[in-house]
Amino acid sequence: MKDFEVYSNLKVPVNSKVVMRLDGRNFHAFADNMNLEKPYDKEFYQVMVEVSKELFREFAPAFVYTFSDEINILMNEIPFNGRIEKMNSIISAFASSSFTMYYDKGFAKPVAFDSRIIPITKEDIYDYFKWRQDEAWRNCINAYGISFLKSKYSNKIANEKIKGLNQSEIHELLFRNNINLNDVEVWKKRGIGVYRKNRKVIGFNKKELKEQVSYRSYIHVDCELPIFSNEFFNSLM
Ligand SMILES: Nc1nc2c(ncn2[C@@H]2O[C@H](COP(=O)(O)OP(=O)(O)OP(=O)(O)O)[C@@H](O)[C@H]2O)c(=O)[nH]1
Ligand SMILES: [Mg+2]
Repeated sequence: MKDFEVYSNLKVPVNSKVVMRLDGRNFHAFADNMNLEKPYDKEFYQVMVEVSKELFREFAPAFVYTFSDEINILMNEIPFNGRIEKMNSIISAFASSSFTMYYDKGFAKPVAFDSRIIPITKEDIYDYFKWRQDEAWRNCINAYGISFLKSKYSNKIANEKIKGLNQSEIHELLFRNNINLNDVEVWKKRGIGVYRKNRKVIGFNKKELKEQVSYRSYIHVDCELPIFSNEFFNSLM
């Protein structure tokens, strides 16, 4: 019967870098059911950060990047021997149960995250995350745009209107109505990162009777991410 488990030997390429992307299933409906604030619900984001930190503690990746209902994980070492079934099922289950643990509000329906594995070369890491960060920015413009239009028109008309506008036209419309996206918090525009950072610790060396500087690493939640660059990722790897 073991032979029937035809996918169990699927593995990620050895020596490849891997990004995993998790995405909340049907979170549009979840946001409606839970009455999430629009365009950005701080409490929801705080929970996504907690989930990202749990993933970081458990799987020790190089970087976790979250915005909206998605979480990107840049793996340092490939877990579960690279077995696709294990990676996709356990990591998405881990995220779903972490989310439920922190967002303790009684759901109408259990939540789930989907999961995909993206094998990537070291050289493509920046391009991948830039792509996601550009998406966070597009999301931000659209979220503010649709919120503004819905405050003026019916949902139907607002949805129609936003479809007819490109990104710079939405930007322009908001600006004319005193909503300047430059003033919006950085995490809404660029997403949130979780990674290790070093903290300087000054101790005292009793033997040599002098101060001693050492560095201790800690998990840093960065709500003021820079616009991604190659240097940013070089410093993480
Ligand atoms: N109100 C509110 N909604 C949010 C927030 N963050 C994410 N969302 C919702 O989450 C959705 C995420 O988009 P998608 O992942 O494309 O849509 P989905 O409904 O999850 O559908 P699938 O991922 O395909 O299952 C958005 O459309 C929003 O409705 C937030 O801060 N506030
Ligand atoms: Mg989703």
